[in-house]
Amino acid sequence: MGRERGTLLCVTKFFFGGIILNFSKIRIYLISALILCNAAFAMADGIPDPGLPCPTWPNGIGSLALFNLPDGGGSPFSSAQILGGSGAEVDATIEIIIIDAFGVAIPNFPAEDMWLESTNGGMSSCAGGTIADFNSNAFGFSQWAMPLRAGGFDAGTCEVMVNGVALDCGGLPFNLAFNSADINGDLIVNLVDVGLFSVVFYGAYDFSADFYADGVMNLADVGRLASGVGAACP
Ligand SMILES: [Ca+2]
Ligand SMILES: [Ca+2]
Repeated sequence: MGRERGTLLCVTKFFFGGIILNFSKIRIYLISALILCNAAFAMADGIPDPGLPCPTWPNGIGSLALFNLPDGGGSPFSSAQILGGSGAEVDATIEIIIIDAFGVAIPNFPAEDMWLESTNGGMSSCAGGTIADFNSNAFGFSQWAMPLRAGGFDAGTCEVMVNGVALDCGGLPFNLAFNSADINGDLIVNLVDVGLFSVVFYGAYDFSADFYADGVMNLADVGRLASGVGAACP
C-alpha cells in the first residue's frame, strides 16, 4: 500500500509540473515519471526507517539483569531479574516492529540483522548469539525472548541494533545488564571462570558473579555457576 501511495503522489507531482507541456510530451513525461518513481520506491521498500519506533520493553522499573551462558542455557528474557530486588523476576522480552520510511511493516526482515549489544562491550557473543528470535513476521514484528548465547558481563545498559545502528529510544536506555558463568568472556565456562568466581565470591559485592541477581553473593550464585560449567558455543 505504501509503495502504491508513494508512487501515485510522485506521479501526481510530475503531472502537475508538466501540465503546461503538450499532450504527447506529457505522455512521455508520465511514463518517465512512473519509471523513476517506481525505481526510487523500490529502493525504499524493505529498508528499515532509521527512526524506527522504540522497541517495547519494561522501562521504568529499575535496572534488570539477565544471566547468559554460551550454549543458550541461561535465562530467557521472561526470567530477567530486578537487580538487587531480592531475586524478583520480570518479563524483559524486547518486542520490535520493523517499518520502512513510509510506516509500512517490513515482513521477513532477517533476524541476523537485529541484535543486542551491551553498551560498554562487556558482553561477548557466540556467532549470532544475540540476534532476534525470528525474522519479522507479516506485521514486521520480532522479539528477543529466548536465552542468548553469550558470556562476559556488563553492568551497563543494552542497545538494540538494527542494520548495525543502535535504535534511539529518546535517550531512554534499556536498563538491562548481563552476566554469565563465563566470567572472562571467552565463551566457554571452565576452571578459569571458577577461579575468578572464587576470588570475587569472598570479596565485596561484584555484579560479575551475582548470577542470581539479588544483590548478594550466596549459594544461589554458586548453583548457577555449577549449572554452567562446561557450557560453550553450540
Ligand atoms: Ca570463560
Ligand atoms: Ca546473588
